Amino acid sequence: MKILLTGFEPFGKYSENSSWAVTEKVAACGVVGAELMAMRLPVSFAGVGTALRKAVDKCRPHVIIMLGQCAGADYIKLERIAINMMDATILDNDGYMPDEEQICADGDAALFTNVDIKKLRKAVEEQGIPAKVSNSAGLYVCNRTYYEALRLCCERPGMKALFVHLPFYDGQLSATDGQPTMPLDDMVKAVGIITTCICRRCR
Ligand code: PCA
Repeated sequence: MKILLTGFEPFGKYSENSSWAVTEKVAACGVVGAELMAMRLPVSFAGVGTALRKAVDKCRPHVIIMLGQCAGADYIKLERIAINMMDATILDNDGYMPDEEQICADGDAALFTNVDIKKLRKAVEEQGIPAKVSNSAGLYVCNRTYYEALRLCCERPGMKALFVHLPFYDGQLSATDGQPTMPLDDMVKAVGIITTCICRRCR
């Protein structure tokens, strides 16, 4: 089972991104039954769609699992939905800040994941790691990335996509403003469980 696993570069006031730290570690450890391809995505409204499409064309994954950092989260957030909207309160890494712009003029208002996130939540929680289903991935670059991935799924029947938002990790240098954190190893374990479960169900 080929899995494209993505994390993001740092953005905003944070010098690190927990999603990339987790992506690197999961890729280094590997997941039984999965052929993992790791990719770091740009925090760029304009660039992320092309970057993702290129990676999918090259890797032809069965599943795309995207990770993103979510300040304030103290649990693993399994995102259910991507909205056809971009609205930001901080600049992206190209210096762009959209104001209520559509991602795709003729696209659906919202796209839903095609993986069973409730089962995944249960599997992660059974290992003692807090996880919840989330109905909003925000309107920043992660939401755009998810929307692009779910559009790609419409073009490639059989391909699946999931977005997972993660807290900061314990000791993350940039998380100095009292935000919640989680042990890096717990997040790595959670992403491993998610990957394994999706692989099992796809087989
Ligand atoms: N989190 C941002 C973009 C990149 C990231 O890791 C978001 O939630 O949109």
